[in-house]
Amino acid sequence: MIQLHYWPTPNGHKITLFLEESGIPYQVIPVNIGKGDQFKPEFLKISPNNRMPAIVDTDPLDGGEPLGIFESGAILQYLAEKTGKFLPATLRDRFVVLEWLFWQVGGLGPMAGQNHHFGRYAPDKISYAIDRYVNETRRLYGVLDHRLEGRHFIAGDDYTIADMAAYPWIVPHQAQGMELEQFSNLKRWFDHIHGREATRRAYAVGDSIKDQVDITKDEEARKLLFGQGAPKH
Ligand SMILES: N[C@@H](CCC(=O)N[C@@H](CS)C(=O)NCC(=O)O)C(=O)O
Repeated sequence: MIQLHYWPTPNGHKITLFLEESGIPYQVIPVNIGKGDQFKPEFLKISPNNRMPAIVDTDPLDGGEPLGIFESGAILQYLAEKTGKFLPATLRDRFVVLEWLFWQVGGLGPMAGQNHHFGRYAPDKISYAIDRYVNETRRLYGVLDHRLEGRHFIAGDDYTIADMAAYPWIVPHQAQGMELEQFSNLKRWFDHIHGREATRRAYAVGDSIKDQVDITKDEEARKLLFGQGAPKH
């Protein structure tokens, strides 16, 4: 059984996308990041960076003790290796997927995340920061759009963990100041993934646990999320 420590944000949706596509059994353990669940000692044992998602596989392939994994890219790779799905076995094809997976976790995710922060959450609207991250988000959309020219999916004909990592960060495109109509290949890819039955189920998992905390207004949630210093040991 996969225990998924989860909250419905783009990084959380990546993992429910995989789990719903692959059909392996899982149990959701909500980590309400607006209420501070990510700082609970039990969670920090699995995810020392106080970020979700994280998983515990109670039945790992090596037959050993339950295995905890944090970082969405590592989780996707682990689940793909465990199930033999959504990551090709051959060397060259496999590394195409891993390149784009790392591109997402090191580029699209952090840049779009800062776009959200300075555009939506920062109390002061700093135009230099907003422009910087909107421009960088646009550049990355352009890179992905170019990559998708003549390809169904990021790695080619098959849907892979690279697509599952990127899609949730394109979902909030309007809030990021992007118009999908300007990126025709990306829009075609987006519409396809949006229409998949497993995508609908993955996002329904989030809808079922999401509460109404609005972090643009909830001062406690803002302090928890945006006022963090170095952790005490
Ligand atoms: N690099 C991490 C990022 C995870 C991440 O930033 N998670 C956010 C929600 S999207 C979180 O848990 N935030 C809690 C906090 O900021 O304390 C990954 O890809 O898993």
